[in-house]
Amino acid sequence: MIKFVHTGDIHLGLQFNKVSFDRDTAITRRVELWSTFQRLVEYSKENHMDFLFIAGDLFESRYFTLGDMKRVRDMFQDAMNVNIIISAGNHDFINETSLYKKIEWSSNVFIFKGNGIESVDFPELDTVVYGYSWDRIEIRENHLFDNYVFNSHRTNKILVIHGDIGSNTNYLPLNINVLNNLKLDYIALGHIHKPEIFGSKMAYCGSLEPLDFGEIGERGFIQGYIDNNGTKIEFLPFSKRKFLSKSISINENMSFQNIYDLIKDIDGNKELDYFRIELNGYIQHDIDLESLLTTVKTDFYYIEIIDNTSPDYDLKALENDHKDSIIGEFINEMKNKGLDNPTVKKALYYGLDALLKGRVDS
Ligand SMILES: [Mn+2]
Repeated sequence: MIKFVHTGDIHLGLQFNKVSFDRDTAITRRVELWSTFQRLVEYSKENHMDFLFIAGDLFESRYFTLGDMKRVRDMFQDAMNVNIIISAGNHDFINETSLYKKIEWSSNVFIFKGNGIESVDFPELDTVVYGYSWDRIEIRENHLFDNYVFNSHRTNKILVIHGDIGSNTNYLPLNINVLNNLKLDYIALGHIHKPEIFGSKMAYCGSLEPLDFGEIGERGFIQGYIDNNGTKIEFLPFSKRKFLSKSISINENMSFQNIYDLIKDIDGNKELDYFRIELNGYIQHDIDLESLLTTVKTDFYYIEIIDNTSPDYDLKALENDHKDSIIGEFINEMKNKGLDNPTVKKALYYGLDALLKGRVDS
């Protein structure tokens, strides 16, 4: 039996320039990418994994230094009992000046550096690992599998590759049927940051730590083993924090405190996670959302609010402005029915939406 951890898309060194973070949050996040990756290397070591597969985008070549790379080297050297196999991706592709080439790696580390698919053999584990590292920033056509023969006689055959399952991509198109037809025991995929398992023999591990609000929900790695009964894999959540996006419906009857409580009581780990909360509906026009946000910020590690609310209708002003029209008549009629009745009030607002804005929310 062999046991493995499959990760990728760690993006060490990322600056978070495009994220809505303030500077301090971005700096903290950079540190956390490192600490979670270190935690995973230690996990692999402590759990006696035979392999740690890294399916590309280990680091951001734009921001990575030789010092950073030495730090990675030392981490790997401390996990000598784990075979660490790297296929580079589009963010850490390998050309002549690649930092991957500037380091003397310990004997447990193997980095694919050839022109096409290559293999590395582990006779004592009866395993062969195939891999391919990117050598440029975009790859529009994939001819990797056209002529390559996967002819090893090892019992366990694995492929580690960074690419995009799907058509019309600049990031190494991969065809799922072609991959399945390779008849390998496991294919460790990188590039798509959302974890996804295809059958029992292929998976995107997803990003190790989520990088922005495009990466909502659980993030972690794939753990698996291969024995006489075949391949077993599972996704294990491992990230320190999650990005969460929620929407809250409010209405014109809610006070400052009501809205504050709704936000404060939202599901999720407020001390750890990144929250983006969208407010929808009508809001009393004298509620100061700015100060509400300032207040609620103290309850969260990170929160941003997207305000999609409309100010409550000022019925008096509307009646005055539309005295002799159907709008004035409509308001009057609904008032007579009694606006204390929530159904009547709802009907009034729906009607006003239709009459004033020409729209009806479904
Ligand atoms: Mn990536």
